[in-house]
Amino acid sequence: MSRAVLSIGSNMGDRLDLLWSVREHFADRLVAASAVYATPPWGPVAQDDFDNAVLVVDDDSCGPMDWLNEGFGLEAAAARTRQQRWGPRTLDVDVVSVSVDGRVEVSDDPVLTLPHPRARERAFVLIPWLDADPDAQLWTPEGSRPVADLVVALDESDRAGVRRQDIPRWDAAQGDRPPGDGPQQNTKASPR
Ligand code: PH2
Ligand code: MG
Ligand code: MG
Repeated sequence: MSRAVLSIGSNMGDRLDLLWSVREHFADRLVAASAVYATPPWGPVAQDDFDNAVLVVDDDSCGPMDWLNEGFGLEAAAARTRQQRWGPRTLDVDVVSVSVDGRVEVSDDPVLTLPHPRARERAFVLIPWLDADPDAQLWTPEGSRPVADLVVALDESDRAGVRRQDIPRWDAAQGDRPPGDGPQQNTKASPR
């Protein structure tokens, strides 16, 4: 079993359509999707707010590089150009964490460092991730940490900037999930 946590974001073009297209692309491998959050731009570049979400996806035939390359393919389809580091983009698909048979992949490969080395500082990753999977854990060099604890450790101002959006199309798809799936209704299978 190969499971990936993907952080998706957009702050150019039809942002919600772009995020939706990623969700649709992974529909039959989707374990859980967060709500969409509007988030202030993180980093040194002044730019528009982003829309961000987290998808938990499952595919036994995908290794870490396959998830990365699939994300690149989606970015290319969104006419993404890589002009400026941290700068505005139509679509960004980042691999936050991958686990295979329940074991977290840890890698310092600069092409795909896993888990994502800056995930723990980013409210726009952690808050949607916690929404998609309340039991999420992030491996860090100091050990595995509940994402819930990492969210609490963020600055209050960072947390407050991440605003949950009511997106009818997105929320309706959450409701499509079969009932009786446990406390969380936005999952097909409980993330592990
Ligand atoms: N992505 C960036 C730079 N800054 N800020 C927010 N809020 N969300 C993003 O997805 C984001 C960002 C470059 O990947
Ligand atoms: Mg990114
Ligand atoms: Mg990226």
